[in-house]
Amino acid sequence: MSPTIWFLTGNAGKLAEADNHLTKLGYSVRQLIVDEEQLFEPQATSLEVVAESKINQALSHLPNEFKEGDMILVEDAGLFVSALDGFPGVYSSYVHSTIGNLGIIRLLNHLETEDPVSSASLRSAQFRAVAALWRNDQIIIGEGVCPGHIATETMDGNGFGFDPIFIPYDLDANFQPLSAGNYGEHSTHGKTFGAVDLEVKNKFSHRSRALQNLFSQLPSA
Ligand code: ITT
Repeated sequence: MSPTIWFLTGNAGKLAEADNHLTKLGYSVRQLIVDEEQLFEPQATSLEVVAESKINQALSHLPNEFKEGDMILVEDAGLFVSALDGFPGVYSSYVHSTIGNLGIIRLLNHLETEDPVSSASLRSAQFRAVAALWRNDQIIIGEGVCPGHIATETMDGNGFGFDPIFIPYDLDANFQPLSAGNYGEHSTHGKTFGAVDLEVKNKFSHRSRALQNLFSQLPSA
């Protein structure tokens, strides 16, 4: 029986994306549910520190079904807007629950131009994710970045968090991100992550890149 990956997250969107990615690699993913009041998220200045703290917390809340060979996954992500010097970054959860997506759009209103390429460049941003996996008493870290820009209005339907306002840059034939204004083989055609389905988002996303980076460090299942 393949090992189970227990993902400590309270975010159903993150769970669905990790499940979509890791099932294809032959793993089964289950949510590690811990009462929110028993967890704390350190207000650290780096995503790595937050991820490692979450692993240590998960280790003291293992479920009864946890068996030998199983692994624990945590992942911490954030949106880093260039014109705001990387804000909200590690403050992403707080900012999303306070000013929200419309607040980010308002903060960037002055950077809207008629020319779509210079607008995309002025409004550039990136999602970053750090995934940490506990396995046999060792912690492995994977990182992923997804460059793109902030839309001028929200486009939702799917996704979660900042997905309705984030448009990823196109990818070339090798799935490598291009810069603003360049057309590649893979594109959301100007749609935000909120307006495409999960399978499409996972081609571009910081989360699948962090998981890819992390699992490339392990022998395959
Ligand atoms: P955990 O329980 O796993 O900690 P969380 O929702 O607190 O889930 P993060 O700390 O990783 O998740 O994310 C910080 C914020 O960034 C939060 O508001 C998320 O909704 C948002 N976010 C993270 N990944 C995102 C993504 O892929 N698309 C859109 N928003 C995202």
